Amino acid sequence: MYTLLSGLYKYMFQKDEYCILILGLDNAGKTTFLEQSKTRFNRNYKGMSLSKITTTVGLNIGTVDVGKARLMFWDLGGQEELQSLWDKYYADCHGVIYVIDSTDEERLPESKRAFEKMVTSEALDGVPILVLANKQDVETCLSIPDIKTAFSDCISKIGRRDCLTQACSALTGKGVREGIEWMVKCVVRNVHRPPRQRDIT
Ligand SMILES: Nc1nc2c(ncn2[C@@H]2O[C@H](COP(=O)(O)OP(=O)(O)O)[C@@H](O)[C@H]2O)c(=O)[nH]1
Ligand SMILES: [Mg+2]
Repeated sequence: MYTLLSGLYKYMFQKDEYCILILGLDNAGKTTFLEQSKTRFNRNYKGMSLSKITTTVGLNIGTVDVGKARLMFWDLGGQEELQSLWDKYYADCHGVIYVIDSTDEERLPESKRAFEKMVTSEALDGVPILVLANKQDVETCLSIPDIKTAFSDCISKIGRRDCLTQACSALTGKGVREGIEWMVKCVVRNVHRPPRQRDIT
């Protein structure tokens, strides 16, 4: 009886944990995205004022529960000197959210280079990637097709893995729920597959 009840308790309340890295250049909106996600998904979370977020030195960690999945977000600093630390976290992660500032055309090539380096890293083989074209609330921003064109020579390097480009505004919350729900679907499905097969389908 105890086994049955504890099994039922675990089934009802225990969460499967997944580690998700939030990467992208500094100023792309990574920390704003993390705060917005916590506010949207965690009922009792009283978020900080999104307009008061300042540059991340080191990292921010945040947890978001979606159904039976618990996502542990690691928001890493995006300044050039901190990018070299990203790959220290690759081996332990189940998914990557890559944030692009759609209003910063000038730094798009720099963002593409960082993305390319990340996506070709062996430790991330088969790991799902959500690309967020952020700041879509700004009228003059680049569109999704513009960004896809700028990143076009990376596409072949993404390989056979789940990858979605999602229009988003971390500030207003547009596209945030859709992006996270997509990520949950991918990591849950991936974890139930043997690692060797992860990049086959
Ligand atoms: N208009 C607009 N501004 C944003 C959005 N997301 C972030 N920002 C602003 O961009 C700046 C950098 O955001 P932050 O989250 O600190 O970027 P991080 O360096 O990638 O963590 C801040 O001034 C944010 O208010 C967005 O979706 N729309
Ligand atoms: Mg930050």
